[in-house]
Amino acid sequence: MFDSLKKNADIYVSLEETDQPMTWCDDCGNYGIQKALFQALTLEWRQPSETIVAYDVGCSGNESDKVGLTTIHGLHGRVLPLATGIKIAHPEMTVIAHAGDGATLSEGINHLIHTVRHDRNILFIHHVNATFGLTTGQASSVTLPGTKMNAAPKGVDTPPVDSLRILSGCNPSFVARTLSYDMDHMTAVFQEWLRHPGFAYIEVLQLCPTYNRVQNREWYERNIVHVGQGYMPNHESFLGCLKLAKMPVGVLLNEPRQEIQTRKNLIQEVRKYDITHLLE
Ligand SMILES: Cc1ncc(C[n+]2csc(CCOP(=O)(O)OP(=O)(O)O)c2C)c(N)n1
Ligand code: SF4
Ligand SMILES: [Mg+2]
Repeated sequence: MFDSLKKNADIYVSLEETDQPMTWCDDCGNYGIQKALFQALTLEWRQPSETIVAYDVGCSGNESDKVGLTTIHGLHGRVLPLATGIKIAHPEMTVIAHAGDGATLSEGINHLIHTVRHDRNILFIHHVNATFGLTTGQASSVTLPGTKMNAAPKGVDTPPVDSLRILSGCNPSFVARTLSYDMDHMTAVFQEWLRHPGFAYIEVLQLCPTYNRVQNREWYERNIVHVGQGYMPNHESFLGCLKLAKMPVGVLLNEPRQEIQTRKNLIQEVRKYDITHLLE
């Protein structure tokens, strides 16, 4: 058992083993996210040949040419429609999408809302570092007011959005929050998604030591609260989480929707046309 598990793990080429130059800063939280995801895929026996990963533009997206998987790199804020298209065309594949908080809560916020509503079986990893990292440290929609950022040298003066409250209005079936420095927690959360039949929103509070020096590990330890062992991840409990003074962490909601089981595969509804004569 261990040998075959290890063999499966080895197929997931780790960042360090590729010959592509790495562009993430030292101690970037993205390293841990990538490792935890591969660990979860391995433990759940997902074959690399059956996995497709879609990337948004951003620091997290720079992983796209450094892993031994089928990957696609889309436009900023547009990874969710891209992943949706992949899932419709290849319902048998494990589809994973990565995006930052700039892409998700600014450029692509409309796509987040509708992807949650449609509830297709996609794992969405939301890398929340509270900055536009790739474009060198501008404020995102979740940057804390008062924080001095590039393009806001006197401090951010607009209130942040609450991602969980936005989601709660879209009838999600799976919502979780985890931490980029806690490998065991991240792996367990990713594994739980792999057993969920719908859209999984997983928010990773991601360390960015280069542009977010406020929200470091110590800051999170003071400002988060783990949902307890006896927590039931249903809609009522999730609404309760929104009222907490600290940031809730854990699998906050896991209630598969009934209609997912009976939904028609769209690809089966589309008639096939022979277009070879048009290509001659
Ligand atoms: C439509 C569009 N708007 C803006 C940009 C420029 N841009 C590229 S990456 C980026 C910031 C990315 O921030 P985020 O999504 O949070 O990812 P991070 O780099 O922090 O991981 C911006 C503004 C773009 N490429 N396309
Ligand atoms: S800027 Fe931040 S998010 Fe981007 S690679 Fe560096 S540490 Fe990571
Ligand atoms: Mg970001």
